[in-house]
Amino acid sequence: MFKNLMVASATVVFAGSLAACGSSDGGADDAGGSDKITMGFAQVGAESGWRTANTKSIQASAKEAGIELKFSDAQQKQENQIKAIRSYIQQKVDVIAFSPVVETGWDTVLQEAKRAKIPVILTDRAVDSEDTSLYKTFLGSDFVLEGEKAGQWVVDNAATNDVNKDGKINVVEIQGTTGAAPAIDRKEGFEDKIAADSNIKIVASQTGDFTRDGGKKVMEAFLKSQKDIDVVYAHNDDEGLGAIEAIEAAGLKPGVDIKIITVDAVKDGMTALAAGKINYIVECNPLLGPQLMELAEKVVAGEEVPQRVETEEGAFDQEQAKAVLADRQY
Ligand code: GZL
Ligand code: ZN
Repeated sequence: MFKNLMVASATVVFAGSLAACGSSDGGADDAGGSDKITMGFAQVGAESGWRTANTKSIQASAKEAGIELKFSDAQQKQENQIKAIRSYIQQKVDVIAFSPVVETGWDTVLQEAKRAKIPVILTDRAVDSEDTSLYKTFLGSDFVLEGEKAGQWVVDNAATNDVNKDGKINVVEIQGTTGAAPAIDRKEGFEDKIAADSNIKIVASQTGDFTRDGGKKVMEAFLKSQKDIDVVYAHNDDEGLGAIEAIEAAGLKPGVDIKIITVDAVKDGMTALAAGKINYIVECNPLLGPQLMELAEKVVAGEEVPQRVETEEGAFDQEQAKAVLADRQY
């Protein structure tokens, strides 16, 4: 779990006469002979609007940077990501990047990449490996901070969030994929902040696997099992949009009878926020492509890079969503 680490700005420009051909061992280029960098990217899947935007950003940025991209979609299965990484090692790519679907179980394959002298860049999600020599850097968001922003909003708006004015704010939580860094950390940050107000309680919590269908099914179950729900905290927009479907099917008004707060701020989420069906969205920036390609060029050239590169991101209420919706890229 990443705390809000100070970014070690150890970006030292390495002026060594490393082969410009981009191969990581400095020897003759062994990834197809051209002097183009070849990147192997093992993506989580296509489970959410966020993921689709993230994939587009990576593919467009590779093209822009003249980096040859080998890309795989693991359908949210860790064994598929590990298989993809092993195939990139066999193909002797210059650099491997991936978004680990869950935090655990990566050391073996990362040691294989290290033995093959292929640098690895973590993007978006983190791993729990103690050995930070297994990857060159992590590029992504501070998920604990995202959870804290969500929890702070519930505390700051406790009065309006206590829909039935009984002095209690009952929160149901739709978690992201079990074991995924964003799910673990968004839960942690949220709980840290709501602890400030003992009237705010998470009365039920279940994974919706970051999908719309998952969010709908979990919300249907909560509506049956919980008699007084004031707020839904969904770990991503897609789960929140699924919850909206379940709430409307139960004859209730989302955003009014039950308040909804989500994370991501993708177009569909921002559209629901502008329409008042979601009440607040904490942004998680998927457009990691440009920074990833920059880091890849540095890493392949043997330059030092910061241990952690965090993305800029904010949060939106209804008015702010209306103001930016038209020009949202994703
Ligand atoms: C967060 C990313 C999460 C998004 C979800 O950086 O890993 O995965 O919040 C996506 O939408 O499924
Ligand atoms: Zn209440």
